[in-house]
Amino acid sequence: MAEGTQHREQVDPVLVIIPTYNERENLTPLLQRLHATLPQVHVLVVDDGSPDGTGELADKLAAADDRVHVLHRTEKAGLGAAYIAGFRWGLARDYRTLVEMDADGSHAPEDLPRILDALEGADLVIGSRYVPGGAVVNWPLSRQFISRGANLYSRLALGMGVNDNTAGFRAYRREVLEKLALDEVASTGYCFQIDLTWRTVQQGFEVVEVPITFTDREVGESKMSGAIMGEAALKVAQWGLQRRLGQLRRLLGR
Ligand SMILES: Nc1nc2c(ncn2[C@@H]2O[C@H](COP(=O)(O)OP(=O)(O)O)[C@@H](O)[C@H]2O)c(=O)[nH]1
Ligand SMILES: [Mg+2]
Repeated sequence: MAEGTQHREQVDPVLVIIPTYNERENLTPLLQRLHATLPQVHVLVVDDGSPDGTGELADKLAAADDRVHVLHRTEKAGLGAAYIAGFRWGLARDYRTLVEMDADGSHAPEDLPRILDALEGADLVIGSRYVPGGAVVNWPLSRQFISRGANLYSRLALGMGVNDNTAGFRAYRREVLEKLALDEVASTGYCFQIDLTWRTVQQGFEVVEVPITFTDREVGESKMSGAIMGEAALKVAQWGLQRRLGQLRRLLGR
């Protein structure tokens, strides 16, 4: 049996959530690649009112294909907020697995079968650039530096054993998202990924990293900004401090 059509007892049905902001050129080829690899997965495009018409294109794709769904939000409110809305949509339905994937082709749909296979023995599987076999292609040195730095910083601050905790290609078992207090997640930018990794680890869930090759987008623009990096730096410092205070309290027996 081809790996894509194989039934994964503990994993199916799968919803792949794709947040979009100005990704019109990227969406159609990405969905084609995804469904060529895994014909049975459903997709939820979460569009924040993209001025370039990504939302309208997604509606057209959804009208022609029962596996494609669209969630429209009125304004650009960040990656984290888009994912939370997507998770809620998926949890209100019968999906057993919720996948995060970028719209720009950086995350190869061809890597998803391996991620889903690994989820049969884990609660969260992260498609990781920073484990043996993982790679980054076409990212400028400056961007690699930021990504490596963010990972090192958050690992040190939070004492986590995860190598790529800012990664945005991952698969959650629904039970994890049901247990995490999604209402309390205030991270809007990319520190959302660190935030959810941290919450998942703290709840004692099993996290597994699977190597992937991340290839930077060829079309469209990155939405990374100084504000997004600032939010991450501040939030991680806060969580790290809370963790240290918790340790201190336990040490002092109160
Ligand atoms: N809905 C929504 N999607 C977003 C927002 N910001 C980024 N995205 C999407 O999140 C994914 C990752 O963003 P990207 O700009 O490629 O980040 P980079 O790869 O870190 O440079 C892409 O699919 C973007 O379209 C947002 O505010 N709202
Ligand atoms: Mg990108």
